[in-house]
Amino acid sequence: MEQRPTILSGIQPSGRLTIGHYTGALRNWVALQSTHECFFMVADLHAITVPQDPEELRQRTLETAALFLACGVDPNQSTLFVQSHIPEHLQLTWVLACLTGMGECSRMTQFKEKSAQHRHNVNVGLFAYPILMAADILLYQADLVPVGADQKQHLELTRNLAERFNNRYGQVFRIPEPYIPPIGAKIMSLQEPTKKMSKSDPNENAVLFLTDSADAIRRKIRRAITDSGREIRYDEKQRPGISNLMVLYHVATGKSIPEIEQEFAGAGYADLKAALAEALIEFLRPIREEYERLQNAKDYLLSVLAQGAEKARSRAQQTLQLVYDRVGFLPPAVPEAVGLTTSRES
Ligand code: AQP
Repeated sequence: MEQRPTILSGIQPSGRLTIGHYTGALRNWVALQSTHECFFMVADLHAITVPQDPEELRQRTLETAALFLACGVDPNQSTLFVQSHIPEHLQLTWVLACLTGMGECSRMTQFKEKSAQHRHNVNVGLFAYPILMAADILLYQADLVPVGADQKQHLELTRNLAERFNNRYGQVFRIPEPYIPPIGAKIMSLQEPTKKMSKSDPNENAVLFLTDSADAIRRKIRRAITDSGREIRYDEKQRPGISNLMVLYHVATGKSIPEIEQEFAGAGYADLKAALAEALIEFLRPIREEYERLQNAKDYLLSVLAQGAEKARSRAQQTLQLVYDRVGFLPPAVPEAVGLTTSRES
């Protein structure tokens, strides 16, 4: 059978998933899963780079997996797993960390932003976040990584590290390409439209969660910050607020931006907001209903993740073994081969 190109992508369980996770990641995962071999993970190791409540993290990990399924990820086509179930991610991170310059990590925009945001907890994990992400991708020999625009810089580092390793130790890693969607690669905050919408934003009105109720959607869209103009015209630079709402309308209805401009020619911002809220409610309804159904299917979710971990681990082990060999680590001897017997036999 012809080998399909491989995809790896993940989302941190650091809060409730937003419409940005749908456009930047999930909808592309679903579109690509029938033509690619897909590995999708709940990135819990990444999540603890900022403080997390342990009980909440466990709960969010399952909720995030449930949302993957509710958005259309099919466990019969794709491999779904939890990152911390595969210790090879951390083992490869160490090897790659020894090839990464301090300057490379400190230049990362996400590190600069997050360390400013969490000034009292600028930990080594936050600094090494992109190295762990490189390990995630390279372990599965991914060809393609569907991400939002904010992750492009991390992917560039991943490519550099893969090439550096291959040059030093011989060909091991495939060099991955980013897959950044042409529209929806960066959904902006509803309250500060020059800033990315983030699940951990303390201002709930800034964030549209995939599981928001109809009332919450109407309220948040009504309060969304728009620009000083009147016309409904797409201009990301001059009119980030209204342009963001137009992208959301495109996501919810499938209409193109020129079609949306035409539909609202002569209309005001309030008209677009009213139509957008109703379109989003309809669009998100099946996702929310399926998510609610899965809330009562914990055993099923756990079994999907257990099967996924088994499959992911066997792929990860193959790559790690090759890496360890190339780096020059002495493999542990099989006890019987060196004349050792187990304690039960002695
Ligand atoms: N607003 C967004 N627009 C488009 N894509 C987005 N992604 C996240 N937010 C948007 C994409 O979703 C994938 C997984 O993201 P993540 O949760 O692992 O990390 P993140 O980018 O740090 O997301 P948040 O919401 O900003 O998380 P917190 O608040 O915990 O830091 C990535 O492909 C990302 O591009």
